[in-house]
Amino acid sequence: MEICFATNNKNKLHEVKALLGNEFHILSLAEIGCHEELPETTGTIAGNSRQKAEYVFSRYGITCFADDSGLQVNALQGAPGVDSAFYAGPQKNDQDNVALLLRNMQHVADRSANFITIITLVKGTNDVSQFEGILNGEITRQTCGTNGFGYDPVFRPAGLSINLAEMSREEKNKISHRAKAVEKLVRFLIGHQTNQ
Ligand code: ITT
Repeated sequence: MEICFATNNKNKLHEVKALLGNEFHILSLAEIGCHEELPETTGTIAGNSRQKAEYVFSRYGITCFADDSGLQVNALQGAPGVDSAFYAGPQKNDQDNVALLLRNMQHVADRSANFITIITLVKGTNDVSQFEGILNGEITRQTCGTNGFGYDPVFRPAGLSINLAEMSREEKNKISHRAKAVEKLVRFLIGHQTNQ
């Protein structure tokens, strides 16, 4: 089955391709001829996820899914949340975002946080399904590790003694918010394949 993953984030594309295995042929936006920035203007993670997937479906007519993710820090009332990619400004720079987060949490004792992913699958007009994945953890006081992307260097999953950026892609893919949402997506897609 050919499905487009509507993301411009190469790291996410690699992570999700590894998670989906050979069962599905995942096309990138470039492979379907989509080279524009996708709109993300709804103000919520669930809304942006749906907006991106519906944008691609409406213009390219291909079954597609998009994910929108974010880091939610309890002591910061859920920030950076839907603004995770642009936390430190429009340059959308991971290092700047991490530096700002550590600065804003310098005097914060409650370090609890979670990553959330919401995947939206669009198979047709009004044929829309959403899948959520959450990874709980805490924000460390310093960066550790160089793998992954985004806030991985400062995020330590609950119950572990290393940060996401210290894990291999395979290790991260066993526990990540995105992996949990993708697992639900796969179960749904397989169920629908066998029902057809
Ligand atoms: P697309 O919208 O093109 O898919 P994006 O980079 O904008 O890619 P998201 O909106 O889903 O991705 O995620 C927002 C930000 O949240 C992202 O840029 C990272 O800073 C952070 N983030 C999301 N998933 C993450 C992960 O697994 N590890 C670390 N940071 C992550």
